[in-house]
Amino acid sequence: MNNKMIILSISLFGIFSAQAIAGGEHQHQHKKTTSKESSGHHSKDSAHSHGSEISGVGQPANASDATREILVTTKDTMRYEFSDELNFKDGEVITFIITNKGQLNHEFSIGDKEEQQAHLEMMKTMPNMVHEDGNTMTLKPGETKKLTWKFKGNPDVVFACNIPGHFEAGMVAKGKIVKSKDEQQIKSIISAIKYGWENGDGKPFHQNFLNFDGARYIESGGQNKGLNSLVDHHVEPEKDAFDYMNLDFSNVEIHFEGGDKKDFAWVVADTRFKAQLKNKGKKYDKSGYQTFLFKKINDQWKVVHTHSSSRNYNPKKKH
Ligand SMILES: [Cu+2]
Repeated sequence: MNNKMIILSISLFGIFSAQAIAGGEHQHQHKKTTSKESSGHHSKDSAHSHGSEISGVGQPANASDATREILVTTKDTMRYEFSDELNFKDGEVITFIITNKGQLNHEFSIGDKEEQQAHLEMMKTMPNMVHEDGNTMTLKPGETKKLTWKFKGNPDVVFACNIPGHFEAGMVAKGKIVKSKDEQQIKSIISAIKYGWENGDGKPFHQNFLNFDGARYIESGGQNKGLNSLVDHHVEPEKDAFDYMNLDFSNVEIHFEGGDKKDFAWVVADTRFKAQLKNKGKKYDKSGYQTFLFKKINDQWKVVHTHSSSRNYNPKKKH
């Protein structure tokens, strides 16, 4: 009984050969050492190493991906004027067409509050710095420039001119990244599924999965037929087999289908699974991908299918 439970549990993340497991453990330990060495600075350092490419509110994008254009003027009254509302969908790509209608240089910079604060401090020491990078454009009087941006992440967007004195005089505007109700609902279902796996709790599955004849959930070469089988033979025994179990979903991409009805969605996420078996203390660290199919029924999103696959985590590989 105990053995069967463990086999069921670990089959979820496709743990197959002893060789593969040994490789995974080595990498896991290696990773542990390096993260200890770099102490608490780790996340800050990695953010910096990406340079201006990554921001808390998104990233530069190709003009051809833009689905909306917003006209912007900069004026010597130390104000921006925008041709549209500054509410952005999560993942929306927008081209800003900025024209300097003043007699002074002005900047158009996109970032979160902290990034703009840091930029402001930097501009105090280099007041004549001219930008033409991912998130900032400097415009001479009369100039027009374009900046294409993909909004993602932190909901509070700050547009600012950090030329000394301008921000202080009010040359700043605030925008919002707004998640749609459908997106919010699907994201909270995915959080509930994570909770269910980690706690061996079938409730989130019964609440959010559509229970129908013929349901199949595919996992690294194996499958569960039917919702009850998934919960009874898989989700709930999990808790007993592992000392700890973490399952993270990241880079959750949601695609809606079904035209105006928008009643179908397919979702792809990166997965990371870390666990230790009670039995022999064996550790697992696996990364991979999961697909969810959702159907909207009576205004509620329901999971109708899942498919996941994973491999031993390899820190050297960009997944
Ligand atoms: Cu300015």
